[in-house]
Amino acid sequence: RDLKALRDHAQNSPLRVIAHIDLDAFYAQVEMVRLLQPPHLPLAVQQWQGLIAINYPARAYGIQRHITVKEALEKCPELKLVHVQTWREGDTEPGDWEAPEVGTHKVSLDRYRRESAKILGIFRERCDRVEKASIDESYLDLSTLVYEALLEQYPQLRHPPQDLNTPLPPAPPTIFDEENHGKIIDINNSQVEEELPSDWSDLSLSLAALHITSIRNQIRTQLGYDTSAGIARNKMLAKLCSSTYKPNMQAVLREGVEGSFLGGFRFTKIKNLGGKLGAKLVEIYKTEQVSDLLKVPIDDLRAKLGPETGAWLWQIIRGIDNSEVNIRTDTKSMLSAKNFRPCINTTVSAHRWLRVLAEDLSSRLLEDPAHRRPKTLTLQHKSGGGVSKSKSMPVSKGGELTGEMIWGMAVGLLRGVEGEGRCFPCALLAVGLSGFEGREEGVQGIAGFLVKAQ
Ligand code: TTP
Ligand code: CA
Ligand code: CA
Repeated sequence: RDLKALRDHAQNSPLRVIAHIDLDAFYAQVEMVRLLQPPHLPLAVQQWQGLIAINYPARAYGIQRHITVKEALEKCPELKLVHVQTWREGDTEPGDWEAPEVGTHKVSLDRYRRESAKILGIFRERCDRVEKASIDESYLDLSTLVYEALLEQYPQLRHPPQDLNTPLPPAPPTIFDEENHGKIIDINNSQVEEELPSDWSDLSLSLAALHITSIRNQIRTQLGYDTSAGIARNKMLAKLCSSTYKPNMQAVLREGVEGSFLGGFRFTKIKNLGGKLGAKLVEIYKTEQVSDLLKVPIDDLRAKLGPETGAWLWQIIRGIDNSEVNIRTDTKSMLSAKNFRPCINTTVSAHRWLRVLAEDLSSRLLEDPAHRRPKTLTLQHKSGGGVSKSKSMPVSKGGELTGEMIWGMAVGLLRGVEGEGRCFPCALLAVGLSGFEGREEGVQGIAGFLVKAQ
């Protein structure tokens, strides 16, 4: 039954394995590779006067995100600084400008999105169920891979008995070693490197870990990037694992140690507990530690948080998470915006900025692996007095949606705003695309084909 559930990538199989992979200091690595910087030199990526990505050599100087450029250079005078690419008003391509300013430029993330798409391409080549979670992280459901590897390596599993409740045969021993599997998190949250009394779930983890090592090696040889990964029973645990031994390392969480592993965390590190709900918990229970919440009975959680949230929380802090790896590219909308401080005052200037927003959107559309098309285009406008307006129009069907076409539509909508008066001074312009539809199924089909064809 467990094997069958694994084959069907069901959430309840004890053999299920999920990996979470996150790029180390992502934007900084992209710049290091592009500029052929030796890996040991400190480098940080700058946006205006703040730092948004800091490589690990620079972190050794105590440089952290959101300190200013000036403070960083005091800590490390030889720090190499790279400013993110920007568009100048009216530009159709982003560039690497010497000293861009927030008043005359807009940040472009194209370079990082392009690298992100290459990385995702490798994940999809090597795994049939991938969820992109952000620009530099993804979840991989390794059920299919593990199922196929188990059947190949252990022929005794190939012929399931009639009665699905028949236990699996005794599992052969699993030997984890750091070089091939990464670090193994055991009960005391320290590492073990010995033969363990193992069962089939350990074998699943071990096979998955080998596969993730191989994927991470491929990312390094093909693209030059270091990654960190977590390998565990579900998404929540995999994500917590991936940051345990950062950078350039993966961690495996064995069955049965979830409780002690989680007990060491502050619950604000857990997804959905970082925000309001987390703050409410701190207020009610006067603690930030998972270990303290583990002592609270389920009825108390339900009474204080509501039946559903209470039950969900009770499970999540015990490492139970049945959420699926969502393989759909679920971009439902895209927005490109520019705040103006000071306000802009002319139609010419507004048109030039709309061009930048339009080009930004069209390059992001090109990177959508499913080449989906939006149904609606929306223009948002905010006046100097803070009044917001928004106007929409349908996007006609047809070929590629170019920057020029998006621009044309946005200019048309702006004319409508101008017609109603009070267009200037203008404090914000934004162009949005929504109602994406189209060829998802086809893309997933191709991904599946690639895995089989290996
Ligand atoms: P993170 O994964 O949060 O951080 P990181 O990859 O730089 O470093 P780590 O090794 O700790 O994972 O974010 C990924 C990228 O997103 C980061 O390189 C830059 C960008 N980013 C911002 O622009 N602003 C932010 O506030 C954060 C958190 C990230
Ligand atoms: Ca990262
Ligand atoms: Ca990240």
